[in-house]
Amino acid sequence: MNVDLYERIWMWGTAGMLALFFGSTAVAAIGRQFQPPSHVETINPAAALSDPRFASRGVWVDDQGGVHVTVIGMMFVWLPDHVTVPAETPVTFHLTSTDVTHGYQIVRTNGQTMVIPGYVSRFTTRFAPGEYLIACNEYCGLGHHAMAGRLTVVPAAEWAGPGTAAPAAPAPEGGDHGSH
Ligand SMILES: [Cu+2]
Repeated sequence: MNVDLYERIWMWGTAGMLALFFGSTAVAAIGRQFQPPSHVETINPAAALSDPRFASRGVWVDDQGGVHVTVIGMMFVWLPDHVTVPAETPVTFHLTSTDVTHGYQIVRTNGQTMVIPGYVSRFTTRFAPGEYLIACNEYCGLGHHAMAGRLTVVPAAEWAGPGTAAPAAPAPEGGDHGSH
């Protein structure tokens, strides 16, 4: 088949761009563990503060030694607004909102999710030691700019342990297939 030179250039160019985009998506998803957050697990936002899953907030450890952080976002604060976790350890965040949509972004890491009233957002990631700013990256009202927190990551050997007890109702196992 005789394909015109310019047509051939466009075809190879298009194929190259597709390979680049799919490749960069694969690198981000597999290599750097970027994942789209899921919003499968639901919650009553009006009762989130007393919900067993969110009644005690902060850093806790499950039966298998997994490190978790439970946080509620509300206008215009994160509860709690400062957490300390061990470095180079998978940390699972559980978040929800009592009012409007917020965005939990641990700046300069891949830890980020939307925090939507009515849903439990969850993500797992690990951090290098350091101090990180936690910002709200979804405009949520007049105090949005002040809605910030802090993450302290210490070497695992220096970590003082969880600050709070595991929730009475443990998070459902096996990813985000909770039916609450
Ligand atoms: Cu906010």
